[in-house]
Amino acid sequence: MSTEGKFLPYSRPEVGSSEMIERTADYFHFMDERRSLRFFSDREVPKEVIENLIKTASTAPSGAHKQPWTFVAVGSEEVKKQIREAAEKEEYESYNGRMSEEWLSDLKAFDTDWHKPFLEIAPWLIVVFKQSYRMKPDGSKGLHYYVNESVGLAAGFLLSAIHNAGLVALTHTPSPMNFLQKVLDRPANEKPFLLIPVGYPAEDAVVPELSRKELDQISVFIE
Ligand code: IYR
Repeated sequence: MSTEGKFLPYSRPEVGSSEMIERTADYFHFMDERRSLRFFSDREVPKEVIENLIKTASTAPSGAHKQPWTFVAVGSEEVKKQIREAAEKEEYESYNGRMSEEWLSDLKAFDTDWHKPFLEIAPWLIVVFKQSYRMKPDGSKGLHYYVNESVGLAAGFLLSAIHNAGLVALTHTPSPMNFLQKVLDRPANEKPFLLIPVGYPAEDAVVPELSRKELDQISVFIE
């Protein structure tokens, strides 16, 4: 094989098909227990855990391996308070005029409103930024590719790592959320993508009763 890049051999341990069926079924059941949580405990989570979660997220594939993401982990009470105040201001406007009747009606099952106490209660907020372009060392702009796809994948890896840790998270999208760029002092090439509170569930945490679509509703097999 003639290439310009440097390549290394790669293989995975062989898994027989019955073990593969068992492992994939087990993993499905494990992931099926993940839920978005809005009720957090203020119990501390070690910084090293958050570092490991972010390192895991950054193993996601990305366009031309540019890893066009920045994860800002906020543990500071002061900064969490600023984020809560700014988010609630936007959410108040959203719930009182910016969201359509259909949207508000679709959210009834979740019992959400503009109050976002979890932004102060959760021990960590991980704010995922997408880098629309990159800054080259000489200060000029460079390209990033498939940025939404790449950062969406990294966020998915992050959520599964959080679930694996025995912790819970919420994919929160206060809208608009450009205030995060200001509050967190991020450069112009970074745009907020998701705001993810991470922690333990509150003792009295509840989740809405919902079911997931069946396989035949989400897939088509052509054999
Ligand atoms: N961002 C708002 C509204 C909201 C929108 C959707 I779509 C949700 O699935 C849940 C909430 C909020 O966080 O309350």
